Amino acid sequence: MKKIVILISGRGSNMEAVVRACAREGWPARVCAVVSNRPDAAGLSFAQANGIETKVVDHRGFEDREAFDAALAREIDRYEPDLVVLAGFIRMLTDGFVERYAGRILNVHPSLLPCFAGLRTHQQALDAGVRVHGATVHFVTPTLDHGPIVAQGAVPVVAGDDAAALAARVLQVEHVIYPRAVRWFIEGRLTLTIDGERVALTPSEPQWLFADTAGKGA
Ligand code: NHR
Repeated sequence: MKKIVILISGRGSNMEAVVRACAREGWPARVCAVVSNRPDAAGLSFAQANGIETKVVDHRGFEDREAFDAALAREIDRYEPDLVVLAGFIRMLTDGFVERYAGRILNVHPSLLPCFAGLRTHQQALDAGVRVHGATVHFVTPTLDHGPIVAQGAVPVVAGDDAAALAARVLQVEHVIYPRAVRWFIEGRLTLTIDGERVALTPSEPQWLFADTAGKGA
């Protein structure tokens, strides 16, 4: 049984998608704990209702990022996880933290990386006028939103979209590609290339998803 710890900051809808897929598909894995940096994160109650241990490590209580990350790592390490999953976790992590979990920490970022790293990605996409947007599952490395790509899902940008409408469309593909990518990790099918910059999936299957909007036009 592989052990998963999930980090959230808010609603944690991707956490919910991973927890549900794990149960529904009978993964040889267990979500041991959900840790939030915000005491009011709505996702904490979903976790509790599903019998998952929860913990809050409030970043506001710490001197600096190193101290916060050290406390966060202490909580995570109690569970000796095989995998750490960021699910809408909104604090940048220090190099030391990321290196501690190298090769076993994943994130889903709401853009087709390397476009639109950082925050407010949907507004960035609208401002750039792209016609296709989406989400990327990647291994977390010290450089924000630049780790090796595991899976991507694309959605159209349509007339009249605002950031909220676009975000909702992207979120739907996140909920498909993230559980899938986590399952690949659990199945031991993901390997990082020697230079650590690429991901190989064995046996291979599509690492992309195009939202099915055929025929729906604009
Ligand atoms: N840390 C590292 N080192 N590398 C990554 O790839 C990371 C990371 C921490 C979080 C998630 C990411 C996202 O999916 C993520 C990837 C927060 C920020 C941010 O700027 C950026 C990217 C992501 C998450 N946070 C601000 C901060 O000061 C604002 C925090 C706040 O609002 O409280 O940490 O988008």
